[in-house]
Parts: sequence; structure tokens; C-alpha cells
Amino acid sequence: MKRICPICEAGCGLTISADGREVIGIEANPADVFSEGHVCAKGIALKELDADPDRLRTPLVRKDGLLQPASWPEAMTVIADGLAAVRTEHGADAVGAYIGNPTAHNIGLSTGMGVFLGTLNTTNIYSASTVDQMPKHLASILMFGNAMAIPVPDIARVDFILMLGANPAVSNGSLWMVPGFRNKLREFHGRGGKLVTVDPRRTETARLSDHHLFIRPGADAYLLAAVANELIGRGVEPPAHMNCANWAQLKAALAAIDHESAAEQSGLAVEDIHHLADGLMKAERPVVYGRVGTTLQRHGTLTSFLVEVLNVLLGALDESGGAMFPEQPFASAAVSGSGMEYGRWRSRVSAYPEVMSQLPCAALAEEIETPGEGQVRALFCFAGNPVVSNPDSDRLAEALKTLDLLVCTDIYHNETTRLADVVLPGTSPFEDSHYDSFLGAMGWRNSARYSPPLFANENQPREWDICLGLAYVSATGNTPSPDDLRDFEDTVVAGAVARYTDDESGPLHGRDVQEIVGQIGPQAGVERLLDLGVRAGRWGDHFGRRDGLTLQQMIETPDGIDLGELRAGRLKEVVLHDNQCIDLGPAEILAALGSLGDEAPVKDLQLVGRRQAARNNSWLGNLPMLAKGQNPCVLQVHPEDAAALGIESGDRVKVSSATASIAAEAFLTDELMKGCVCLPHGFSEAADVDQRVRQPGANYNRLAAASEVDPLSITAALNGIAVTLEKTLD
Ligand SMILES: Nc1nc2c(c(=O)[nH]1)N[C@H]1C(S)=C(S)[C@@H](COP(=O)(O)OP(=O)(O)OC[C@H]3O[C@@H](n4cnc5c(=O)[nH]c(N)nc54)[C@H](O)[C@@H]3O)O[C@H]1N2
Ligand SMILES: Nc1nc2c(c(=O)[nH]1)N[C@H]1C(S)=C(S)[C@@H](COP(=O)(O)OP(=O)(O)OC[C@H]3O[C@@H](n4cnc5c(=O)[nH]c(N)nc54)[C@H](O)[C@@H]3O)O[C@H]1N2
Ligand code: SF4
Ligand SMILES: [Mo]
Repeated sequence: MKRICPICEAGCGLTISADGREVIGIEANPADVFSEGHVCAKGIALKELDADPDRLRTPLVRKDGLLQPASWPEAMTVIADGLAAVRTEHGADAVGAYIGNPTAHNIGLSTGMGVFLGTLNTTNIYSASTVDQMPKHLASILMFGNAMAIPVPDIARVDFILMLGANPAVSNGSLWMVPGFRNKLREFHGRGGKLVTVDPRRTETARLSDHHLFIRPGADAYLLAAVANELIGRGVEPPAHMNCANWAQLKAALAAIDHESAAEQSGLAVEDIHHLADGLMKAERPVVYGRVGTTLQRHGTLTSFLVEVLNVLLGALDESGGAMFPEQPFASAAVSGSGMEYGRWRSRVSAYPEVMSQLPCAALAEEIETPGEGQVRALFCFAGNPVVSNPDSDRLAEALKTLDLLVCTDIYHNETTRLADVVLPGTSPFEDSHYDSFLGAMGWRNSARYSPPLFANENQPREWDICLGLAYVSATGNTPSPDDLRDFEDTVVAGAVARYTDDESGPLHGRDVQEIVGQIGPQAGVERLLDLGVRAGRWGDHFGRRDGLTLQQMIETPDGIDLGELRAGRLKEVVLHDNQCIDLGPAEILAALGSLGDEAPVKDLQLVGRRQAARNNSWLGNLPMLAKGQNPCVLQVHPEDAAALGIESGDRVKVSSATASIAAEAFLTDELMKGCVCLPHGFSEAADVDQRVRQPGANYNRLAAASEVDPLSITAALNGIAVTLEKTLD
């Protein structure tokens, strides 16, 4: 059986053998057109996840202070009553939602959750994006007027990559679906390519690179500005065909950052900056790429913007071998005015701007704590673990405990679900379908791939149905019967079709809704909306208007359908500003550049994160195949910093920030820049999450102050936290 792995953005094709309901083995699918035989240990361990006795299978409802197994109708009734009480007493905005990372890899959950959120009529929507990639979206909103216009390196043709704050050798790529990065890098080197990495740690990717530069956390904006200035000094201008506006303003603002200040802030030498600019200029097909280290930091949006400024100056944007805009088969119906999704409303307590209709995680605790109209009293958490992944964990956990209603949908018990009033279990990934509707637009190559559920589960609804049930409860106040749910699904599908037939720029404009509904594939569930989006898309059959892609074709092609290499010349489609120009000088960016010069170089010891090859953020820790080996949650310390503090490898160390103290075991390594310490995120000290194999560890985010943010997107600056170390005696 063929199946796409739903864990991370790489989306590897798997071959699965089973005996009845039992998975016997998992291996890479070499015929998969997109992943070409890549798999990692996590994908193989899905066998254990599927069988894990600790995985949730029954709803839980809090009774007498304890979470206890309950029936689905019982759980839904508790939710209906709780929701009605909060809304009646406190209004619509008192109900909030938190969207966790795995929703991006679960089409039933993400689409169904969208239906549910549509019924809430609340401004209090939070997601893992503001502890992750929101600066990228905001940079794209400001530059292109299009939050989803995030270019990826064209790894198949590029010959020089400047990579900042990313570790695809472990992460397998992010906002860049690139399964088998190491193999692709080998091919890249084979054709003479050069990779330069910029990171406070000599990462697994840095070790594979041709040159690695240590950088002080948060200082990338200085480096990128200095490189841009050098290119400008050598006569480089944005290419005319890119149609850029406000270049003169940007150029003037960049001029304030000279090589000396960039070197002082970043810890790089002035010659390093010259060399870097020189390498980029001389390369035939260069590209600049930045990821979590450039977004989860104090200048996230400015840094993300400057990454694309360099791609513009290098002539790499939207060109073969450069920073390209992938295309995916699934098309959403255009919603008018969706270009500038920034600052249309603000959070109640700190007046933080929304981005893409979401408020920042950094505001969640205060919005729960602070009384008044719009105070969050109920929260629906979908596939997330904010108590571990969000800043100021202790404060957030305390705030969540005060809610009138906390409903979590998860496949495991975690640090957040244990505070819930109701926990709804998602199924094993093998009992649900897969299509990457969000990240498909960031692939290294264009393709169409879909996996149907491998096994039926008579006892648990798919997450699409869970979310439809919640939406029904929210919309009507009643809990649905199975017939009610199917009627409701019909209404949702007809409503979705109407959005496409109303969309003047779409291929279904003006068509008859019922005619389209009648043609949508026979499968019930979220597959109907998938068929709709694919058939309305760039390769779709437009419902009988031409030969083209349908869900049925994807079902019949389990190795995926290759749709070819990335296409250049897409700027006209991608740039959505009214004047059709790339905006190089939005006021927010000019102001942010202006204030760079006022910052004193950081002298504190700074904490940065690292991802675990054998975990995904806070989950997968309960699978024996992945949990073997030494304690992964060690604090890496540079030997010189350690010597000054009398710390040795194996010592227990107290790590303190302005917010909290945590304890971790020290490990000395010169893979780290002097002046930095490094700890993985995703662990917690909690031992009572009903995951018997999982090891506890220090929760990084207890150290993060909610007030330390990128000032534009209000994404948490989780990298670069100022800390002190102290050897402890216990
Ligand atoms: N210090 C620090 N903090 C970070 C980061 C960092 O680099 N450093 N990284 C940040 C990033 S990039 C991210 S994306 C966030 C993640 O933040 P979150 O999304 O809040 O947390 P996760 O740890 O990914 O938790 C995901 C939860 O979803 C559950 N789950 C998995 N699959 C499914 C499914 O199919 N259905 C359901 N219902 N549940 C499912 C898992 O069991 C797990 O409990 O963390 C951020 N936090
Ligand atoms: N195995 C595994 N794979 C994963 C995940 C996982 O937890 N485990 N998580 C998935 C998720 S949700 C995501 S978002 C992606 C993330 O994918 P990546 O961004 O590729 O992975 P990270 O390891 O977070 O890389 C961030 C790097 O930034 C560096 N850094 C920290 N601060 C700075 C800074 O200020 N400047 C610079 N230049 N560098 C800095 C860190 O040292 C780190 O090496 O990975 C995904 N894939
Ligand atoms: S790289 Fe990601 S998608 Fe591929 S097998 Fe590993 S976890 Fe799954
Ligand atoms: Mo992420």
C-alpha cells in the first residue's frame, strides 16, 4: 500500500505492508514522483504510532476534576453547553481557537476546522504560525501583497545557496518541501554548486556546506543589509522586468548599515561580508533562503524581507535556478481584498495587529487573563501544544486553567490536553486521507499526490467529521445526528462551490452550483472539497470543460503525478498589489531599518534552539524506535564560556532568563558560537501526560518572555533569549 507521510513538510511517499489491521513494515516508496525514495526514522516509526496503546482513541471529559473516558455524544453535549454558556454571558469574541502545526498536514482537520472557525465570528484566532513562519507571510504581504507568495530555492538548478537559520539536513526543509535534501545537495555539489550556511551553530547542514559563518542570534538583518549595500555599491539595481516600486527609499534606508556596524552586530568579520557578496555576485544562479532562525527572532519580518530583497537584486526571484514560486493543483476560490491581510484589527490588551486573520500567540495569555469585554473564556485547540511551543509556558498554562471551557483535539495526551475540559481524539494517520493543501505550494517540484485512508475505523470519526460536528454545534446549538451531519456536509459543499462560481477570476465563474455539485467525486467527506479545488486548479478539468486533473486520477496514481519543474515568469500572477509592483519600500520596513542603527550589540549569553532528528516539536517522543539513545535535551555550551563559569560536560546547570529558570545537563561543544548556548524545544518537565515511553526534559519556552517579539508580525523571538548559567549542586 502507498501512503504519504503526514509528519513533516517533506511529505515522503511510503510503502506500507500490513496483515489485516496490523502494520508490519514501512519503507520508502522509490517510485514516489516527489520524494524519490526518501524516508526518515520518523516515517518508519509511524508503525509504532499507529499501534501505540497510549495514543488517544476515546473522548475524554473532565468529571470531578479528572479527565475520564466518555462517549462522543456526551463529549459533544458538554461542548455545546459550555460554548452556549460562554457566548451568552461573554459574547462571540470570548471564544478563541489555537491552530497547531499538524493541521497543516491534515486536510480533513484543516478544512473542517476552517468550517468551524467560520461559525465562531471571533477575532481571537491564534496559531503556531506566530511561533514559526508568520514573518515570512508578513514579508510577502508587504512585498507582493500576497501572504502565500513564498519563494523556494530551485534546488534542481541553483549553483550558489546562501542559507540562513535553517537546518534541512535534520528538518527536511521548511516552507520548502525538499525530501532527501542530502541527496539533492550531493547532486548540487556534483555540478559545482556552493552552499554557504549562516548559523550560531555548526549544524548538520553547516557540516555539509562549503563555508559556514557563525552569527550572533538576531543579527541577520545587519548582515543582509550590508551585503545588499555592497551589491548596490557595485552597481546592482533591481531588474527592470521585476517592476519594483520604492527602490530609492529602500536604498536610502539600507545605506545606514555599513560593513563595520554589521560586523560588530553579527560577529562576522568585514572580509566575510565582502566574500559573501562577492560569491553571490559571481554565481550564475544564486539564491538566498532563510528559515526558523531568521523568523523566530527579534527582526523576523525585516530579515525575511531582506532575504527576498537580495533575491531581487541578484535577479534570482522568479527565475530558473533562483527563488521560485511553486504551483500546486489545489486552487482556493479568491476572496476579494485578501491581499493585504495585516493590521485590519488589533488585539484587545496590547493592540497587536492581526496577520492573516490571526492574532499572535504572544498575546494569548494576556487575552485570557485580562477581564473586560472580549476576554477569552473558551478555547478550542486543534493539534497543538501551546503550553510547550509558545512563549512564557508557565504563565500560559496558568491562564489556560482559568478558562470556562478548553477543548483539545489531539492524537495524544500532552501538556495542554491535560488542562482541558474535553479532549477529542483524532484517528491514526493511516485511518485518514492525506493531501498537502497548504505546503503543496512550496514544493521543490510541482506534483499532485493524494493518499486515501488505509484502514477504516468504525469507532472514531475522521477529523473532518469531528470538525463538522463542532461547526454544527456552534451554528445550531444542538448536537448532530449522523443524518444531520451529512445534510450539513451537503450545505458546506454547496457553499464552497458557490464561492468558486462567484469568483470572477476563477475558471468556474458563472457555472451552475448544482451542476458542479453533481459532478464532484462520489467520496463523502473532505474529499469532495479536495476534488472541487483540484478540478478548479491550474491542471484541473474545470468540470468537463477540458481534459485535466481530478481527484479520481490522483487516487489511481498512488505514486503521484509529476507536474514538472518549477515555472519561471510567475510574478504577474503572484504579485497582488493594486499597482502590480513589487513594493521594496513599505513604510514598516523602512522604519524597521531606520531603528536598526539604534541597537547596541548584544553582549549577553544568548539561547538558541535545535530540532531533534527523532522528534517533531513536542510529539513523537513516545515511540520506542525513536526514543532510544542518550538524553537529547542537553544544553550545549561553548567550552570557553563553560570554563569561565566552571561548568563541565555532565554538570547540571540552572539556566535563567528574566522570566524563569530551568535545569538541564551541560554538554560542551565548539560547534556552537562562543556567547551562545543551545537547547532543543518541545520537551517539558511534566511526567504525567500518559505517554509511558516519553522522556521528560527542560521546557525551553518557560524562559521566553511573551513581550520579546518581532515588532512587525509579533512573532515570538524564541531564539536569542538572554540567559545566565549557574552550575547547581543537585
Ligand atoms: N523554543 C522554540 N519553540 C518553538 C520552536 C522552536 O524552534 N523553538 N518551533 C516552533 C514551531 S516551528 C512550531 S511549528 C511550533 C509547534 O507548535 P504546536 O503545533 O503548538 O505544537 P506541536 O508540538 O507541534 O504539537 C502538535 C500536537 O498535535 C498532535 N497531532 C499530531 N498529528 C495530529 C493529527 O493528525 N491530529 C490531531 N488532532 N493532532 C495531531 C500531536 O500529538 C501534538 O500534541 O512550535 C514552535 N515552538
Ligand atoms: N526532525 C525534525 N524535523 C522537523 C521538525 C522537528 O521538530 N524535528 N520540525 C518541523 C517544523 S515545525 C519546522 S518549522 C521546520 C524548521 O526547519 P528549519 O528552520 O530548517 O530547522 P531549525 O532546526 O529550526 O533551524 C533553525 C536554525 O536557526 C539557527 N538560529 C537560531 N537563531 C538564529 C539567528 O538569529 N540567525 C541565524 N542565522 N540562525 C539562527 C539555529 O541554530 C538552527 O540551526 O522543521 C520541521 N522538521
Ligand atoms: S522526512 Fe518528514 S515526511 Fe519524510 S518520512 Fe521523515 S517525517 Fe515523514
Ligand atoms: Mo514549524
